[in-house]
Amino acid sequence: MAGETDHKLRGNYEHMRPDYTVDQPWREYSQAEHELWRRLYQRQASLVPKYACQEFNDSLNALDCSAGIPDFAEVNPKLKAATSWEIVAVPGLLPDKTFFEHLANRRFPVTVWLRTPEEFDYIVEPDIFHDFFGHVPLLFNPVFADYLEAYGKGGLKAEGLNALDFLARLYWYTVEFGLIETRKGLRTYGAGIISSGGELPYCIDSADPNRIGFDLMRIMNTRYKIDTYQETYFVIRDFKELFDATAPDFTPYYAQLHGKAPHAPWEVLPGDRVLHRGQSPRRAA
Ligand code: HBI
Ligand code: FE
Repeated sequence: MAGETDHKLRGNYEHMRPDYTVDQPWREYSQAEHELWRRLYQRQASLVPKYACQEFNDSLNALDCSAGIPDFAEVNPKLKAATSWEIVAVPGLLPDKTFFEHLANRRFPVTVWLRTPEEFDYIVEPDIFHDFFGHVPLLFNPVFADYLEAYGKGGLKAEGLNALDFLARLYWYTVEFGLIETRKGLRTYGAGIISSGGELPYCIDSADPNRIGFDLMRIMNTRYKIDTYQETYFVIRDFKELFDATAPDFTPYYAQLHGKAPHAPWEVLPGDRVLHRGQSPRRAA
């Protein structure tokens, strides 16, 4: 991801270790930053009981990081005890290979800086609120935690196979923007949604987007947009479906995908398990 953009990366990359980790400068966060965290936290915490899956909500409540920017050193013993994952502090976006290496070793990179107050509703790059509030709670779920490790290992393999675009789509449509069927109806587990004030209600309540059953090859062959609400969400039945889908060697899948033109983000295809067909007027033309 870091390689695909020519805008200057935010964050201080000067004092990092070779694996891009830094010490979290926890004592240096200002009172204004802790206050901004509390405001971000309160808004999202008021929405997640209705829109995020139970697994996310249970972990978030157990973590209780409502009081201010969390100290990773306090969270890590709990996370280690639960799933053997740990959080590592990083300056911001990482090169793909470095990112995958961390995931493959059950280390989740969390950006150390917080957005500005002007970015309350929207931020382009991941900051500590997105990385921590969005991603960390589900690392407490054993099946999801295993999926993310498998994803990291797959990423390292994909680098040599010219297949990173495919894997990036899988990450996008699951870890960042995935929906899950539950007994209480559709919910989200995606960190990109969970850290967004607008997309949390939209992804569940809006008639605009498509909601389509999870299909690994379909997802890896579907482009995505990074600057609008998603036009299609993919829905898993449970985290085991996700983990099982990533168990096989993807090498033959990539060979197949290399010969295909990708689908647009809004398309509904003949083989899709359509839970909801999007009503977006944009698509009428
Ligand atoms: N680096 N810090 C950070 N966070 C990410 O989510 C991230 C990254 N580097 C690369 C990347 N994501 C994606 O390109 C991969 O998921 C494909
Ligand atoms: Fe993210």
